[in-house]
Amino acid sequence: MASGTALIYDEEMTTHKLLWSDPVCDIEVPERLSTSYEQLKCYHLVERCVHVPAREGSEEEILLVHSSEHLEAAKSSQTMNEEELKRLSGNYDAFFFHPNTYRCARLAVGATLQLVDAVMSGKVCNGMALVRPPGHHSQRNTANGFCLFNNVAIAAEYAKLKYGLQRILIVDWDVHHGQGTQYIFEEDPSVLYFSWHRYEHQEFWPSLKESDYDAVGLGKGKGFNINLPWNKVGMGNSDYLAAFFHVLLPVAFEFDPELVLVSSGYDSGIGDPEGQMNATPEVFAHLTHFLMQLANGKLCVILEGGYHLKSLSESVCMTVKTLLGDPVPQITGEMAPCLSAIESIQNVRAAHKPYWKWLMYEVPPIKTAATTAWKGSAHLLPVPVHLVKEMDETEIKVLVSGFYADLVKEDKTLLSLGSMLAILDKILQKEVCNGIAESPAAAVSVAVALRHSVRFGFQRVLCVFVGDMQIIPNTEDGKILMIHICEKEQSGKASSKHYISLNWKEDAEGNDFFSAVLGFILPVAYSYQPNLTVIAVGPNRSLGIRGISLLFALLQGLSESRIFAVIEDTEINLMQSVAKALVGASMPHFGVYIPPTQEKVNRTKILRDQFQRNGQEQWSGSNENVLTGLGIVIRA
Ligand code: X5A
Ligand code: ZN
Repeated sequence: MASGTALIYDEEMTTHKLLWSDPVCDIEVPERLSTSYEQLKCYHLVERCVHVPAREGSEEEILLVHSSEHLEAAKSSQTMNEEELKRLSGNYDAFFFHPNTYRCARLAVGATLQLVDAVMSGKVCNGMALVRPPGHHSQRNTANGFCLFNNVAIAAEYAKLKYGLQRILIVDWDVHHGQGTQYIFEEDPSVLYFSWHRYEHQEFWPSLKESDYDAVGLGKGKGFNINLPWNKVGMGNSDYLAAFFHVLLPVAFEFDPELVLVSSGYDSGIGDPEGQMNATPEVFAHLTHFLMQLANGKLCVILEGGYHLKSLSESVCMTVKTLLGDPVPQITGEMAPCLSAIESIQNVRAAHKPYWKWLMYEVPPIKTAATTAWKGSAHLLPVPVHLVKEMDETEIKVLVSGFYADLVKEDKTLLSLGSMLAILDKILQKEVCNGIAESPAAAVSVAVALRHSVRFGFQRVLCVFVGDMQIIPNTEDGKILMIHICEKEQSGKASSKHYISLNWKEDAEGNDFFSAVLGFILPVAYSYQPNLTVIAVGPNRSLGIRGISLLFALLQGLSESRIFAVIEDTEINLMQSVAKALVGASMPHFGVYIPPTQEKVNRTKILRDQFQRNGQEQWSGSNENVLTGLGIVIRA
């Protein structure tokens, strides 16, 4: 196997510079190259690399990707005076010409191809090319975003042609979307393009719809374009690592590339004025290290962006050090990706599931979801809760009229279902673990939620109602077990195998409910083995906040902790406590245990008795005897 690391640097590429004032372009300075190279020298990395000279890319090579019109326009800049250069530059979105720009851009292309040749010929195992101008925004027919020719795209076409490669992976860790590269390979299944980028819901440059996660490629190229948009700034080491673990690496190993090219922008590193991200230079050592495990180590790293000179040059050094095989530095700090990152990762995974087997395994889900209807009061929640976008009005109407028309009579209820269903769907799809929805009519919301879950395929749903609600009889009999906790006996509703009415009014001190939870609810729930638990809190609840929190906390041991809370009471204290219990934060303190009154003990006993009789038929597919199986001895 080949060994050694190539380094390509040609001082001439520092001659391309901005000649007039332009606040958009003035960060793309020659010092980006020279400072990086100086830092490499400083760490004695240059002398450890194999020096490979740059060369000019030929016209033919440039035409592998670009139109002759584009090449001619660029060529024409060579002989222009400053005024003409300025005018020509004005034709493009964020590009500047200098009399030496064309020459530098050809050197940048040629340097990249030299690196590919050094790696493909086995002269070295891997390497890095420090080039300017960068390339990944450049399109077939136009320059933009400081890029004239698409160095990396040309390199991929060149490698296909010259070495007959059939699978090339391009990893674009620059903070901007390499839309140029995406367009060039959109329909090409032989080039897998991965890019993460600052996106902020299309607010950030280049602000394109097609930079989102749902742009997966076109035609034969479907599945071979992977966009991971960052919708928040401040992404750090753990977010980048999570992106590699849960998106890029599974797909990359399944793809099994013959060569890996990195569009290596360091504007995704800490301190960069463009990226506003937090990843430290060490993370690039890790990213490099992971990519070295592919394609037999054939890895070519080509510089793109990076505008904070210190951050840039340190990150370049980390990359080259790792290419040379040095130990990978430790990463310190927060190791959990942020909610926004997880959301992006889940979205892109979902978009690509049809194309990649290795995306099948489950990612640890987000703990708790609520809807954006909470935005105003979200800060009141004591814990990080993932906000879900509500379903829109027409969508709900179609859904409800199709399946739930008999349950939903009022328009205002109909609209409130938008947030309920959005959260429930996230739970059903296992994108989040649990969720909270507010509802002006809990009984209706729950009826819809239950039928929705059964329609989705859940076979055993446990539903605990708390409060005075007219419970809507469900038509999914056999797939739902209801436990109704209320103060008064519900008229005309006898307990049955699938409906249990538990009349319980918590004592003023509010902790005798423990005995009902431990003595009845939990044993029943455990014997039922639900695959989803819905807990609804309606008006006139007979339990206090502590009792309700207890239910949420203890029932999380069931249904893989999949719990959906529907709460009619909008009292913020209750919401806070439920949110706390759902994310697993501390429980309210329960105080001294007060035993239930004899009357309540008797009532529980009777219920258990009844229940045991009914339960003799057994739950479909669930455990042995309902209560005795748990070691509870019931005497007649
Ligand atoms: C290569 C690169 C950034 C262009 C930003 C234009 N380009 N606003 O990082
Ligand atoms: Zn960039």
